Amino acid sequence: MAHGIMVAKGAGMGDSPLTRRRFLSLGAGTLAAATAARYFLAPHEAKAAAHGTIDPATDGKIVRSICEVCFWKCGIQGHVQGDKLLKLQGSPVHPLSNGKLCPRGAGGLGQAYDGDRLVKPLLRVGPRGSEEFKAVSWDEALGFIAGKLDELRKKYGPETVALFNHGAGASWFKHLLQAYGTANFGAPSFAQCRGPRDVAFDATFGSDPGSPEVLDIGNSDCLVLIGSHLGENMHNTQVQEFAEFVARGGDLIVVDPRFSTAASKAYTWLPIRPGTDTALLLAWLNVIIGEGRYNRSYVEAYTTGFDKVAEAVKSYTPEWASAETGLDAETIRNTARRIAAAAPASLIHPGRHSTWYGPDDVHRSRAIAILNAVLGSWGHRGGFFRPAGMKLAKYPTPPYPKAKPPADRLPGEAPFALEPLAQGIRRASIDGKPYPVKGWFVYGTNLIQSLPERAETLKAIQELELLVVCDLIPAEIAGYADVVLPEASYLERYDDLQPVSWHQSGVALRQPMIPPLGDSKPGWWIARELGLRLGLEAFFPWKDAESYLRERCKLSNLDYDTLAREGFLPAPAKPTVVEDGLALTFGTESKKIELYLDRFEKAGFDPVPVYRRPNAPPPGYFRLLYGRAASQTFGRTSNNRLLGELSRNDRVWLNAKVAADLGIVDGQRVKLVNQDGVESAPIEVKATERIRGDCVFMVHGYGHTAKGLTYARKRGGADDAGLVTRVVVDPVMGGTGMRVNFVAIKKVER
Ligand SMILES: Nc1nc2c(c(=O)[nH]1)N[C@H]1C(S)=C(S)[C@@H](COP(=O)(O)OP(=O)(O)OC[C@H]3O[C@@H](n4cnc5c(=O)[nH]c(N)nc54)[C@H](O)[C@@H]3O)O[C@H]1N2
Ligand SMILES: Nc1nc2c(c(=O)[nH]1)N[C@H]1C(S)=C(S)[C@@H](COP(=O)(O)OP(=O)(O)OC[C@H]3O[C@@H](n4cnc5c(=O)[nH]c(N)nc54)[C@H](O)[C@@H]3O)O[C@H]1N2
Ligand code: SF4
Ligand SMILES: [Mo]
Repeated sequence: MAHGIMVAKGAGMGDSPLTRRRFLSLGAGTLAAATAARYFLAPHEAKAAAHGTIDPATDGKIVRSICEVCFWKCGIQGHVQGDKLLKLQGSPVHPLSNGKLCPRGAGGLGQAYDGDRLVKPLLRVGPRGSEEFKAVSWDEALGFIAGKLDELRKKYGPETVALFNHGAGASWFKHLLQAYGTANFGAPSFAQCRGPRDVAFDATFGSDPGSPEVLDIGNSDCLVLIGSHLGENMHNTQVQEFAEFVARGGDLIVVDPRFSTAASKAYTWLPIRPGTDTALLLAWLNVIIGEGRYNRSYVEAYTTGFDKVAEAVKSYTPEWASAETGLDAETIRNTARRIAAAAPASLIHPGRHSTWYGPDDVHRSRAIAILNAVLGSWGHRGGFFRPAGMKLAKYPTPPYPKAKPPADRLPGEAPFALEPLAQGIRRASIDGKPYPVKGWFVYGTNLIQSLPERAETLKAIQELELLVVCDLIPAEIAGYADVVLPEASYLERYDDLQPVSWHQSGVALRQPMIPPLGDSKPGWWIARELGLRLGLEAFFPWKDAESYLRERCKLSNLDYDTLAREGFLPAPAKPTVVEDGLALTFGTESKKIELYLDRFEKAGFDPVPVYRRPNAPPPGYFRLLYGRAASQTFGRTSNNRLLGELSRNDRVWLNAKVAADLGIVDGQRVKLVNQDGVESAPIEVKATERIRGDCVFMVHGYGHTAKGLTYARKRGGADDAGLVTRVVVDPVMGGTGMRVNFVAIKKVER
């Protein structure tokens, strides 16, 4: 039996509803697969023609591909019978899955078989936001968009069109719009997510932690998680290595105002006052440097500016930090010593979503970078490894026309941004500065829930002359579109080659397991058809995705057929840590780790992180915190019935004692009212000791209102994004700090 997995015949979701019980039993199969995993398929198994291999247990097919339920990009394998996908498992040969998936990846079937899927192109017939559409042919929809794009190009120049995007499939549309002539590409996954972290690490080390983050958690001896809530943040390989780390008894220190899943595994949980992390980090530096516990030879060999940093952190004693953070000074001192004792196999996790408190965010991330640097963890086993990566040849197309710089920033604004700011492009759509943005192409991002300050998003939308939304389901943003384009899901399409940068680097392939649902079409096809209609055929010389991929593989000296069969091809092995022979180099100007940043100083920013005290909640208010839940990926899973049944994450966490003082019992329905008077939908209280009394916590991605999301709309819970009516922008790189909103709790009659 291939992979030791039994696939029941005819048990797909297409003909019978997949119950929770059956779904969970499939999960157990996933675990079995992990132990039975072999590296490559034996030749006798590889007998399918086009792609995939025959599963002798069922005469069905096994097709290897890449997950897209989040952005970690694990390798998957689908068990397919005819046109039906029966189950998804982790690919045993892909280094990001090691034969296992997170619950969301296993539940990806619920996305493909979502009864609310978009299956026809739609043209708006009511006002924007009315969600009134008529179904049209692809020819009509694409003709309409091409006509508008042509008109906008003539009227304002091609830079008037912006792409908002998330996910691997966006690459086809980036190509199309670069050929068209714009550079306005705004992804909320930068200025609303990893931006501050990437900027801080890039400035310090000359490269950022990347995605997937290059953390050698599996080999580290001490791990500090600051906010980063692994286990709820379910990035597969990271969680696998985290489990190994915990099983080995690694020293885990978790800093979180909430007793997270990770905190429950920790030796020390530091329930920090929200927004004061920089004070803790500076005090750790104070102890580690002051007591001479840093990695002296590493610091001498690889860093610049150490003395200035040592001087700057002298005043940040544990006693000082104790008053700011609410943590005990002796515990701050002890944890600093434990962190140092494990170095260089000691990791201060850089986190991922780092747009928390605005002006503090880059500095907090910089303090994390500096700590890792003085521990010598960058480049060492158990620290940050340096993957060799895999270079792939481009498919030759003409050079793109030179585009105007993006409209996201005015002169002098956010000088260290590494990518365009989504909220900046939104602003240019409202006030026309530095030039008007009149057309939005929205791919795989639900801007209504992912961009803070929703009123601004709605204002910008009303100013547009074209709004195209390409999605799988009629999410909130689609309700405002002029044209909605139904994409085939990640289980039904090809996407571009996916380089994998990991301990074992390589390349992976996304390929269809089943045919597209209804009249939905893959992104590569949609982008190409638009290109042809816009006179950009020179940029789309391929007939279809498969011929494109074959050619790219040929140019990269890779065997496409093997890639299609295995789903992943390894790159030649190279050392990724100093212990194995890696030569450490840095992409900074000085070619060293820049602990002190002259570049920041020249631009008027703090060259060494400085602590700024956050505003306290006004009386009667709580700081609004939000985060992830293991079985949800915000907008990607909110309508996924399989995952929705797995667990309840639709409640607001409130400290039990505070709840009692307010006369609120566990399970009681309340509304949250923010400082600007914005009210949430009713939401149940989870009264718990697991959170501090000065904040509340909720999972992002609930409280949907779109008519077409028949499942998500009926689920409980409220939408955190609606309450984020204020942000504090990081002046260094334009990240929108979002944990600066406060809510009061209003009881709702039962
Ligand atoms: N299951 C699942 N996993 C995911 C995702 C998903 O949607 N679902 N999304 C992925 C994405 S895109 C991202 S960016 C990551 C985000 O995940 P992470 O980068 O791990 O976490 P954050 O969202 O930054 O932080 C959430 C945690 O920070 C705590 N916190 C809040 N305020 C503070 C504070 O002031 N100080 C400290 N120390 N802690 C605080 C919260 O209680 C919560 O535990 O998750 C990724 N993984
Ligand atoms: N208030 C608040 N705001 C946040 C966050 C938060 O926690 N709270 N998190 C921030 C973070 S960390 C991030 S990364 C961003 C993420 O926010 P977004 O960039 O908006 O990402 P998603 O929520 O994944 O986008 C989901 C949309 O993509 C669609 N989609 C899914 N798969 C496909 C596909 O294959 N093709 C197409 N065409 N569409 C697809 C889904 O149906 C859904 O409508 O939000 C940020 N904004
Ligand atoms: S972490 Fe989970 S959802 Fe994300 S790509 Fe991997 S299996 Fe898919
Ligand atoms: Mo994110």
